[in-house]
Amino acid sequence: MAHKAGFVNIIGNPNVGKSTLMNAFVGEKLSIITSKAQTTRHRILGIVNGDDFQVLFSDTPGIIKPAYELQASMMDFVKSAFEDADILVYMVEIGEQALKDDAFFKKITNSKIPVLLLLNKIDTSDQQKLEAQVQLWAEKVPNAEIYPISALEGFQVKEVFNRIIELLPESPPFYPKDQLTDKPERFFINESIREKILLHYKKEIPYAVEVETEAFHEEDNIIRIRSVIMVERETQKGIIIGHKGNALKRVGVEARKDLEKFFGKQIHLELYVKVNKNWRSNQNQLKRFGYNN
Ligand SMILES: Nc1nc2c(ncn2[C@@H]2O[C@H](COP(=O)(O)OP(=O)(O)O)[C@@H](O)[C@H]2O)c(=O)[nH]1
Ligand SMILES: [Mg+2]
Repeated sequence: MAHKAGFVNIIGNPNVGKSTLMNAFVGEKLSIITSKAQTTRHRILGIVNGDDFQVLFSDTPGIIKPAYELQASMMDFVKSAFEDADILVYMVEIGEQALKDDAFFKKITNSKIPVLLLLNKIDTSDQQKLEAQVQLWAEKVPNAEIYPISALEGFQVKEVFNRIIELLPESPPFYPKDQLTDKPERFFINESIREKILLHYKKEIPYAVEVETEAFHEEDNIIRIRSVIMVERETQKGIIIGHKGNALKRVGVEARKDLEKFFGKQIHLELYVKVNKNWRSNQNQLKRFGYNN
């Protein structure tokens, strides 16, 4: 059989389960997941390899109306996901009514490439509601194949994967067969730390944070990492560190545990906090953090 390979790009509203699905496909925690919207800021590639196929999944930020430069750049990642896709995976969740952007929605309904519409979180629904939802989406996106799934419980995930393999074009692989993603190790360190911040701080704090890993030294038995947590204002710095440094300590301990799992090695993680005034609105800073396409 000829080798198949292609780009399968996952798009949809914030919080519908896109990152959960990609991690389920890849079998690794490449994308961070929280119950907060805008957890995913970048386009993240997850590669699934078989003897005669290579699927290049892209997890993307949820679609929003951008309010500041960072969000505009996040939407550029979504735009690019339409451009190189061989298959579009459009994810909606039970109870959802419409995509948050009409132009993106038109791109889906006018798509010349196959569209799989995944109706996610059916574990939270009953049969009657589910059937009504399937009918609703069949009318809204007539060009799509609809699959009710639960990304969290793995229900129907394998079936979707098999269909993707069927639809993939014939092509040689794009990446070496032992590669899992196109992002460097430091990216996953930054993301693990950012995930803990999303989990433990309220309101706008997580959205004002960026993480940069300054040092990564691998020794025989341990990896020594130093990362800086960047905030926009002095007051945010105090909040991140917390009374007697306890809040920051918790972030460090939890991120370290995840990273030890990810790298399969003991980790020493040093964290500190720095003010980087209004980085979210500064083109140069955004570029430095990898938000330029
Ligand atoms: N009940 C249920 N929750 C889910 C399912 N898939 C994802 N979630 C939850 O929905 C939230 C958002 O998931 P995430 O993958 O970050 O969504 P994204 O913003 O689209 O990437 C998290 O709390 C997930 O645990 C599902 O199939 N069922
Ligand atoms: Mg996500």
